[in-house]
Parts: sequence; C-alpha cells; structure tokens
Amino acid sequence: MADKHKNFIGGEWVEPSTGEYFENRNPAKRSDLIGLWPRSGREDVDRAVAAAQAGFEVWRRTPAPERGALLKAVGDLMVERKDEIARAATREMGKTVQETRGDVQEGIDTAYYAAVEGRRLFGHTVPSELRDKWAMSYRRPIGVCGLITPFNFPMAIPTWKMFPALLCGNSVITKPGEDVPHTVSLLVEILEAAGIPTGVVNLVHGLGDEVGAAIVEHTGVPVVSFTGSTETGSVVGRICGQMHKRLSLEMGGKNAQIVMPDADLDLALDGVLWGAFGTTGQRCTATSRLLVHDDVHDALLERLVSRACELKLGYGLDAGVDVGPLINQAALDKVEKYVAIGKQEAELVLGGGRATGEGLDDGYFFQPTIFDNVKPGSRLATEEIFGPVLSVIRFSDADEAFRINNEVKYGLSSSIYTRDVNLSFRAMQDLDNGITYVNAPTIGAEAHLPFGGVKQTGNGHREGGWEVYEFYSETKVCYVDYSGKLQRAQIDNYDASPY
Ligand code: UN1
Repeated sequence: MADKHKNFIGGEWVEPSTGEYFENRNPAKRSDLIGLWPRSGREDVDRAVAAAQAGFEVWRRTPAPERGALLKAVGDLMVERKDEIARAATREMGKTVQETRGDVQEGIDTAYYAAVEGRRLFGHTVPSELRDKWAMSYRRPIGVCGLITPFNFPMAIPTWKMFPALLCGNSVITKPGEDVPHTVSLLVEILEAAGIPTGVVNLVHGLGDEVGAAIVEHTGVPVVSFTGSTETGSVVGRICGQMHKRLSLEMGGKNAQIVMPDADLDLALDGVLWGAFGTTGQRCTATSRLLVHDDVHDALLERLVSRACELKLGYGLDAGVDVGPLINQAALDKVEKYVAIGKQEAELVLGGGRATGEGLDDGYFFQPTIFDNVKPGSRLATEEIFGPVLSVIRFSDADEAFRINNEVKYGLSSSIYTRDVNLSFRAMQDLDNGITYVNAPTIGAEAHLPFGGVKQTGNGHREGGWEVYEFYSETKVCYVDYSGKLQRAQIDNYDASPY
C-alpha cells in the first residue's frame, strides 16, 4: 500500500477534508507508484486561508532581517538535502538528476537572495516641497498570497514565488502541480524544520480546477501568482480582475534561437540541443524555433540531426541519460497532435513518434523531433508545444529573422548567435522578448535577475531579482510635518514663494 501524504495547514500535517487522494507516478516508469497525495477541496482551502490570516498577523510584525535570517536557514537546509530532493524530483518529474540538481540550486539561490533582501527592501526618501516636512515611502506586506505552480521546475518555481512573498512579510498558501507534489512537500518540511511560525506557510495539494480554483476565488487571498498555460492563465486573470486581486501571470513561450552566418556553429549547435531537448522541451523558455540563415542552414541542420540522434533517452536517475520522458499522457497527446499538424505543414527530418525499446515502454517517452522548412505563421511556428519538437525556419537577413522572432503572440526569451557586436546590440534592442541571450541558448535564466516575458507570456510582472519584491509588497507613503502649523501642499508654498 502506497504512503498517504498530507497537507500542511496551520503548522500541522493534516489529512484532506475530502478523504480523497490522487496517485503520484513516475513518468519514466508508470508502474512505480511514488505515493498518494491529498485531493483536497474547498474546505481545506478555507482552513488554510484562516491559518494564513492568523500567521500573517505574526509574520508581518517580524523584522524583515529576521525573516531573511530564516530564509538563510532554509537555504542551508536545502544545500544539505540537495541530492535527496533532486532524486525525488527526478522520480516524479522525469528530467535528469543533473537538471533537478540545478532546479534545487535555483531554489537555494533564491533563498540566499531573499535572505539579504531582508536588509534592503529599500523605500525612497525624497525632499518635500514644503519646509520642515519629510516625505518617504516604504514597502509593506499585503496579506495571504496564493501560489499556483507547474510541474516543470518542481522546486525552482515554487521558491521563486514563496521566498520573496515571505521575505516581504506575507503568508502563503501553495499548491504545487499535481504531477509533482513530493518536491514541494519536502520544501515545506524544510521550512518547518527551520522554524517558520505557525500559519505562515500552508500547503494544500490537489487538482487545479478544484484547489487552484478555490484559492483564486477566495476573498481572503488578495494576491495570486500563477505559472502555467496561457488558457488557464486567462481564466485566472478574469477572476482576479473581477475581484481586484494583485496577480502575476507567467505563461507560454515560443522562443527562437537565431543563427547568423558568422556564428560559431559548434557553439550554436550545443546551444540548440540544450535549449530544445533539455527538460524534454518542457520549459517556458525552451527553444522551439531555430531560425537559421540560408548560408549555414544545410551545414547546421545536418550536424544537428546527427547529434540529436545520439541523445540517450531514459530514466533520469540512470547514468548517461540525456533526455527524460514527457510528464503525462495529456502532454504526450499534445505533442502527437502537433507532430500530425507539422507533417501537413513542413518536412519531418527527425523523430516524430513515441520512443520505445528497453527502459522506455513503461514511460511517456517521445523521440527528439525536428521539422525543417517550417513556414513563419504556420501553427508549428507559432503555437506552444511544450515537448521535444524543434521547428527550423530559414531566413536571408537579420531583419527578416527579427521579424519572424517577433511575429508570435508570446515573448519570453530569444537568442542570437553572431560575432557581430553591432548586430548583437540591435538584437538586444529589437527582439520583442523579456529576455535575450547573445551566444547562449534561450534557457538558463539566473535567480537574481528579473524573469518574465512580454505580450501574452505574462501580464507585465517579473519573477526573480529585485523586481519581484515590488509585486509582493505594497508601497506606503508617509509625510511628517514638523513645522507645527498647517501647511497646504501646492498652495501655501506657491502663494508665498517668489518662484
Ligand atoms: C521555465 O522555463 O519554465 O531559464 C523556467 C531557465 C530556468 C527557468 C525556466 N532557470 O531555463
């Protein structure tokens, strides 16, 4: 009988009110049942909100440097348990353990960044227009934050949201993707061990349209941060708009790597292999379009196909594996659907089917897939697939490449390989994305810089770096008039002033 896991509400590990559970299975070996996790309901979310409201009252009064010290301790415990967490993450998510170690490291980096932010959280002090009066702003916490996260970065993305929210003095309710409940359970164990006060962090497991929806619709949750599909993000956005909630959305991408004729082709080749097939293409930042200049198209494509053929598929904990499985049946169905569309629209030059054979038949493995002669504007060239499918598009000059890069509805990351310094600066200026890489792939964002995209990738907020602290806090402005008399702004100073 598989272990039954629990929610963490009000400082206690508790069973779901529904008494129901869902299975967490290894996507590389479906017969490997990892455990049962709560399929919670609205009542559990109600309890979590009440606990988080009580926790908020304590936490918001805790000095920010002290909150930071706790997050430093959390980071230290994550370092100690890095390998164990990475292995658990690989078992439930599928990517290689080298990648899940990176995923956990991104959480550690985020903890240490948050820890020092506790001694900053800068406001502004500016001169008042009146004599004997001070004017300043500072950042205050908002309340209970609902954090809804996807499967592809089971540790990094929850920590991107949770640690800045906590550092700012908020309490949180977190709901991990239902494919990866274990990793966040381990994170919450660490927060508990580090001494997080009761009710400040609450974990409610369950399905998106049950628990996720209950969090988004709850009047006691004024802040929501969601990472996931554009379709779900639109629903979340509509509800939060109607309820006047503060919302951060991080959604789809259709990221392109541009290769100019003067590029170092070996470097461009390593970049596209990592960008397109790392994490089995299941990153918002994955390279799903390769825009190649006519002059180097044939040489690059030939080498790309032969290198992609050598990628070893398998269970991410086994030695020598490069690419893991897709996350679940729905992901597999979606990739198969796009391959069928692609066969109508373009030329399939590699893969295109389920990967089978020893060690693969029990998992959601899909062959690394490459389409050539993909037409800009076609479905393959514009829609997010979230799998190991790369669309190769030809171009004849940089302006055309920039135009193709920009003519999709998403705008997360882009990349250009060139040795021309002027062109690389033009790319940084004209590529319509939240992140542009020069001579590096479309993936690889670092935790201490703002992360996010333009257009329908998001709603203008950023995760990571210094900007996320603005999302999780509210600006308060204070004026102190020590003149001892009524001073009317915009009136007394102008009527009496010679200027
Ligand atoms: C995502 O693509 O879903 O930039 C997040 C990267 C990672 C984060 C990606 N650091 O590839």
